[in-house]
Amino acid sequence: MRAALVGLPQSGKSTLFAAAAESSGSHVHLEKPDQEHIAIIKVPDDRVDWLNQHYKPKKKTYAEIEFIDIPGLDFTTDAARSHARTHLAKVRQSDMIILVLREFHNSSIPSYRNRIDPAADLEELRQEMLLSDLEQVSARIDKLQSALRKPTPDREKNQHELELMQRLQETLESEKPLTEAVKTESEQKMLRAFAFLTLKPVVVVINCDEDAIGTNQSELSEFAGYPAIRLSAKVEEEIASLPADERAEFFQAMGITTPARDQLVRACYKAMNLISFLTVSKNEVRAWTIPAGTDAITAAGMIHSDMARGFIRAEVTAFDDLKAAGDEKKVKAAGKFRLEGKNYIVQDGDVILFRFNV
Ligand SMILES: Nc1nc2c(ncn2[C@@H]2O[C@H](COP(=O)(O)OP(=O)(O)OP(=O)(O)O)[C@@H](O)[C@H]2O)c(=O)[nH]1
Ligand SMILES: [Mg+2]
Repeated sequence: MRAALVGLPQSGKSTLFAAAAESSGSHVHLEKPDQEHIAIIKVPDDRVDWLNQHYKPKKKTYAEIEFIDIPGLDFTTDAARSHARTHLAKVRQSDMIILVLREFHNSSIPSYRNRIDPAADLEELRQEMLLSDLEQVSARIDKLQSALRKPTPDREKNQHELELMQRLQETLESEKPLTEAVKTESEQKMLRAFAFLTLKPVVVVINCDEDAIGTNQSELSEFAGYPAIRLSAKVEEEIASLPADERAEFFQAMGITTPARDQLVRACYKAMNLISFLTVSKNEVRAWTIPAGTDAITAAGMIHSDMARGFIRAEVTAFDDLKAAGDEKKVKAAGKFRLEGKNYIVQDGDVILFRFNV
């Protein structure tokens, strides 16, 4: 699953990208600011840490998502706009969008359209994404209409799609994102190949001045209806470049309780409707990523295809129950240990042992 860092020029995307990548252990080189960069980002998870402490396996493995750093989108000239379109095509291939908005002041870094105004920047980005989807929808409508003029075997299917596309067109023309128009799963499936921008989940990042960081960043706020996080990309970068054991001291000095980077990654995970289940063995404690609503046999197949093929049952304990009880024996005594079949819908934080036989 991939989240694209998107914004107007010089809003701090690459700085934030570097911070997130570095604290996941990958060093990034950003020599080519006009190109996309991809990094694997570890999803912070207290549950993995607790299980690791408790079971002391050889290693611990966090769930992962990808971040892609997209060059700044500039809509001020025709030439720049055509570059922006190429970049937006890359954003289409991502599962969600992190909109990075500049709020920091620094006279040596030119500000887009001479303004420091996150709300105006968000509105410009929003309009451009609506427009980009509208162009795609309109082109599709033309194509379907010309196909419908000829007697083809797909008439009924085309007519059905045309009606859907016309509804999407109306939505976009009234400046609403496609999330407002597409409600059913079958429509979502039908539209998947178009990869519309305004159907993607959005998390907003307000890149604020260093002295404007909130002390409690553990709460997500809201900005223009989107889940939003205020952070300083520059501070995040400074934290990420510190050795791990010096970070806590730095947080204290800055009055920060939760690093914004962790908060951002978690918010992305949630926006993509992902959850984690956990496995424990002598070798490894591990968090696995699945879409909410995944059944046990599919989850087993994520670990190994044999586990799905020879699925017998899932032995499940909710992490919170395990932690509250203290260990497996006490969980069983408390009646919180469950045997589940292949159709069981896996819940976030389930600690699972799959029994299988091949
Ligand atoms: N003061 C301050 N400067 C920042 C902050 N974030 C980024 N900058 C600076 O702003 C400049 C642009 O930052 P980048 O991270 O490269 O911005 P970008 O959005 O990737 O830029 P483009 O990819 O060119 O659109 C750099 O000089 C950064 O050091 C911040 O939070 N505070
Ligand atoms: Mg950049």
